[in-house]
Amino acid sequence: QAFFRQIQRAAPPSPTKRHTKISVVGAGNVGMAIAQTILTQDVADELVLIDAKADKLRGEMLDLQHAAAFLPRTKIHASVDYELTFGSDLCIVTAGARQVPGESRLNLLHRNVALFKTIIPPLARYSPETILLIVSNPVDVLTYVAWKLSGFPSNRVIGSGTNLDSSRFRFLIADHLDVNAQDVQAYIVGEHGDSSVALWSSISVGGVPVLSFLEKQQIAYEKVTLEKIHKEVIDSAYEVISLKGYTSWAIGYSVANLARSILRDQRKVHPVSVVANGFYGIEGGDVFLSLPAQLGRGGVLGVTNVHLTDEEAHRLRDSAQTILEVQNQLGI
Ligand code: 6V0
Repeated sequence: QAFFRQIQRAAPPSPTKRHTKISVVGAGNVGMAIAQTILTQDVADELVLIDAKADKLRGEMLDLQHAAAFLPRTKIHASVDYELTFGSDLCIVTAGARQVPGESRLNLLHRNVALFKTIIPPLARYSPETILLIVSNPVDVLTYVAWKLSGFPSNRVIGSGTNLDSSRFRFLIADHLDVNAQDVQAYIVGEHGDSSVALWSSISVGGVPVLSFLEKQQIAYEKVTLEKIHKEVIDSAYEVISLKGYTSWAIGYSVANLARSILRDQRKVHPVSVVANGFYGIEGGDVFLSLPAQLGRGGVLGVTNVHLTDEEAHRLRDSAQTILEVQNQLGI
């Protein structure tokens, strides 16, 4: 006997309603923060978790499933086997080796490249139309590695890049001015981390461009404050890691927000890691760096033609050069 007594023959599911599937590889601190935030945002019908540790993975899956009564309906699965990712619309990669004491960044990178060789090819094989969103660090180089290993067109390989740095920047500016961070427009571009570039001319609050406003008022000391805020952004990841051991909530919201823009075809502009050669005089090879990019169902739809000062463009080219030198040592 059927559980529901039908009052009318049910209409077949609408052919225009797409089933949306997201896979998250790496069920660590970052992967789980992303997964749980995605569940609250109602962007996926199906969420797949992949990790190498079977027990931890099953524990995480059950823990999320037990929240079903409080969340929009999403089927949650987990496996060590990539077959489960079949037909994903979006694959988010957070798996990464951790730096061991005394290990160089380059050595860590070599270990992560070896890891990516076991992760990216099966993702690409099971979901040839998917969009890859890379979060593992160093994110710009690993996005390049994922692009190479997948054979995908570059519009379907994106690094979370400076989306997080920019949201930290917006929070700190908002806190300083005592306004809502959602009313603060501000971009950090370039390499995710230490050599990121703050676009001062992009900062506006409620539509008022902050820098030209300050210049008219000749409040020079505020520029020093903005420099300090950028420095705080760079230091903030280190601070959180030294205090709680890892970062998770902000990267979770930041990546879930990217997932929403992509899968709901929001066409919003986000600073994310995209192929940057050809922009601002960057040359010498393929390199991924964050630039303000429009995201939608097709992945990267375009890169905005934002004005950079000579110094900002110079710093961007320096970052590109450093990344290219590292990439050349990878043999990919
Ligand atoms: P974590 O908690 O150690 O999680 C990593 C997970 O990867 C673990 O659960 C591992 O079991 C899993 N894993 C390892 N090897 C494999 C494999 N071969 N296949 C599947 N899973 C595997 O690390 P955490 O979650 O804290 O960080 C993950 C990555 O995100 C690191 O590289 C961080 O540096 C990076 N972050 C990137 C940020 C960004 O803005 N781009 C921000 C924060 C962290």
